[in-house]
Amino acid sequence: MRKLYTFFRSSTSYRLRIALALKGLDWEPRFVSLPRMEHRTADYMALNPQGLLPALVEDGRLFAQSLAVLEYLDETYPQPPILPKSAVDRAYVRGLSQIIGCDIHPLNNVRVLKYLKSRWQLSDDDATEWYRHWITEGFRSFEATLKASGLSGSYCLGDAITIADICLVPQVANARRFLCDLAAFPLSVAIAGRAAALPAFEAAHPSLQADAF
Ligand SMILES: N[C@@H](CCC(=O)N[C@@H](CS)C(=O)NCC(=O)O)C(=O)O
Repeated sequence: MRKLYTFFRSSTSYRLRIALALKGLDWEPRFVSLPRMEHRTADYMALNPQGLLPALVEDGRLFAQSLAVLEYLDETYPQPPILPKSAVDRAYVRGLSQIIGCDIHPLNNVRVLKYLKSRWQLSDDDATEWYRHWITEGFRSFEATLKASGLSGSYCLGDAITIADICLVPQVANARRFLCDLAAFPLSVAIAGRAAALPAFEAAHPSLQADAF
């Protein structure tokens, strides 16, 4: 059986939970607590030497890095597709996904916030300001890209769900958890709201996971 190493609040795990649900793929959860640093235990590091979540194990093989795993899942289980057919459209949704996966998430990851506090003595308030700053900058870029493309519809690319929506919804959830003001990004928020209401996205929501507290 396919196993997903996941933590309910991990937005990168949330991406994979959505994709697995969309494609109707069963998985068994293996809960790894970030606050308890279980992602750095010897056992977990032996499985995923990157020491990060999520990790997917399928047929005894480990798959890490959520954007790569999304592509692996789509190549292996093509229905329903989460990457569009044309190279132009694929570049567009990959680009949107990377705004979130490469330009926002890494700056606001747990280990970065912890390092800012421990090494540079940032207060909790300063760390929250840092978090919100990169959310605002990232969503500014995401919103402007959506608008400039003229390609969005119900979702980031027309009316079909793609990896861009799969990355967007968890990032909006994170932004809301940190009470970030998203009023300047109405298109992104509306798309995220529509996508989040779909059954596969709902099933993947952090609050519905068995490790949620
Ligand atoms: N680029 C990686 C990022 C993975 C990542 O950083 N995951 C977070 C959880 S959302 C994590 O494990 N953080 C642990 C830490 O920062 O110590 C991916 O997309 O899978």
